[in-house]
Amino acid sequence: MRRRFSTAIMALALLSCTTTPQPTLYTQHVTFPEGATLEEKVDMVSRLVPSEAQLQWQQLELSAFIHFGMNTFTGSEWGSGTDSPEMFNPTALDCEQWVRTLKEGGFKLVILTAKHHDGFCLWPTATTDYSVKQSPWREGKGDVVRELRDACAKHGMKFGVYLSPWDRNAECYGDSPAYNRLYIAQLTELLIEYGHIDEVWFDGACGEGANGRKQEYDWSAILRCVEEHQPDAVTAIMGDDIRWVGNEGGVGRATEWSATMIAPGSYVDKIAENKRLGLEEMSKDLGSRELLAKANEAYWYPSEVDVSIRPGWFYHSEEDGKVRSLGNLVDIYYRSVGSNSVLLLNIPPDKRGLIHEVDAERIKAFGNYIRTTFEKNYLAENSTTWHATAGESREFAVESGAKVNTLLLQEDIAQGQRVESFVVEGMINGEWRELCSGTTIGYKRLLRFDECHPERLRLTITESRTTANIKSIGLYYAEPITE
Ligand code: FUL
Repeated sequence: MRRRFSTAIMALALLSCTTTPQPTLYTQHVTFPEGATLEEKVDMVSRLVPSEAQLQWQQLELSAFIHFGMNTFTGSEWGSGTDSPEMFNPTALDCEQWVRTLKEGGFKLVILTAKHHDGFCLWPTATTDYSVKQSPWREGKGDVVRELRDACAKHGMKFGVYLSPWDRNAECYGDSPAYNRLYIAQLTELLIEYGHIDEVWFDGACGEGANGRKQEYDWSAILRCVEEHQPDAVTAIMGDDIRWVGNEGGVGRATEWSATMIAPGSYVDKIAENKRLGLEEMSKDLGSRELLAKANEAYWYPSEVDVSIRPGWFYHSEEDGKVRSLGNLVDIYYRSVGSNSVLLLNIPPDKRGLIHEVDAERIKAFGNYIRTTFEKNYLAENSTTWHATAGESREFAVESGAKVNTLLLQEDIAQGQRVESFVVEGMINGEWRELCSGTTIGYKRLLRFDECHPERLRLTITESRTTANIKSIGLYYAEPITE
């Protein structure tokens, strides 16, 4: 388990550096004292905060997945691990084209499937022959991980790797100690040979090995390996920094707590506790007071929404007409970034090794739409953090004559996630009218409402776990999308 010990150190540091005692903050994890009352737990969980790496990651908002590999050439989604490396031969691979396209879309980080379930490695690993080394591409001298890493460095894009734990090619898969050694050797190559890595994505899929053998992954050794070689990287899904939202459809929760009661799946000693609480990634409620009443611990474990721009995760030419529409992508944005999550949108390059023209055009349109919508905040005064207690309201002047339909709210999550419900009203023709309401805010909450021309805006924090820290509030106009 990583970073568990930071809590006490953080608290001590805070106390010793200041003259007025600061409230203790709990970084990434908190254990409630035995017999703690619900009120005590509410107070403690309100001071649960992200690690620095988690905070930086949350602020990225938009990250991209690149599913590319043997499946791109065979047309499958889950390769068997027996396809010949001869088939891997992109004709015009250009990682700079990927990164330039993603930048236009506003994406800040890209994660490459360095190895998918078929076991084919996109870098010339020393651990197996099943890699680009055996392919005709660049006469066996190519390295997709290196080319993407270099393109990211050149264009100022953060870089992450997906290394599938499930491996349908490795003979030792299912012989747990032997495969764990192989997997950690592959991970180590990726972590030490390609400079700074920002995110490591550990897929939860775990199929059977030969003769039905079940692989038991050594998660603590795997996470220790990341901690040792890339201490600033965040680990996702089976990692302990970032939680899978629970679906692959681009749908975040309306109530999304980053301060959760679910323990990361890689904490094998916590499996029974998750069970006792009835918690899994798909659960609707991961952080309510009802759960808190039963819980002994809480984790800062924020959600990531992974979804593909196409029906499949890999490129298939027959899906060129099924690329998600702009309207659909924007809806996904509201339900991910706008629901206290980071979006991880998959854009799979084609057999040439390029992001297809249809996807590239859609990504550009998406980036332009989001930039244009949030360029102009129609609230007149709104610069300092508002420390709000439950039941408190604050009014904001709206620029005269502004037409609006979109609201943005943000909590200062460096102080914890606290808001449990809120209501937003607009003064229209001299009368207060409710525009929208919601539950959690967290890092960011976006709400849409019918177009109107309010003269003033009133935000009421109806329920909060201790004082809420409202960092920003914005009022925007989003053009209707006609397709
Ligand atoms: C899943 C995999 O099985 C899919 O192929 C894809 O990689 C997705 C992101 O995760 O578990």
